[in-house]
Amino acid sequence: MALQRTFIMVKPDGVKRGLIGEIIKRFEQKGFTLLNAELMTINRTKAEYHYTEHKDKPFFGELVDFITSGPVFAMVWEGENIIEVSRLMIGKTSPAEAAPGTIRGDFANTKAENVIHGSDSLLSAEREIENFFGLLKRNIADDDFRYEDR
Ligand code: RTP
Ligand code: MG
Repeated sequence: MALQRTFIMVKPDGVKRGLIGEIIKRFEQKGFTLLNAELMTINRTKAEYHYTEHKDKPFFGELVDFITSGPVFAMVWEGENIIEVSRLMIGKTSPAEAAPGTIRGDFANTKAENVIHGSDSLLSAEREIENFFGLLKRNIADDDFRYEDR
């Protein structure tokens, strides 16, 4: 058992299509806890930092264009093994591989615009939460949860 926090983001296509409520509902139904959420339009610096691992890929420019093209709904969720479980709920990147019942399987039709992002490791989760919400108090067992330096 591992209580974890992860960064989940409804991408601009998901926000435009009115999928914020549906996505929150799925995470709530699974028993996860929403710790923070904000609708925000991010600048290129934040977007490029978020997707640093893809900076040398041919689709990097388009990816940054897309993610800065309109508001995203950024969230921090907490739960048991949430990093692995949320990636299962989100589904595979490619629409041809995303299983029905997953968020992408049910709502996404293209690889580039695929509705939702979820952190893929503890390290990425920390980095991404910090990028979008500011420094996070590190002690996960601490009830006095808050963000600093916003
Ligand atoms: P994400 O990071 O957004 O949660 O998605 P992921 O882990 O499933 O996929 P990843 O390989 O990290 O790719 C990040 C995002 O880049 C866009 N992408 N476009 N045009 C393409 O071939 C292509 N490949 C990836 C997608 O928006 C993907 O979610
Ligand atoms: Mg990824």
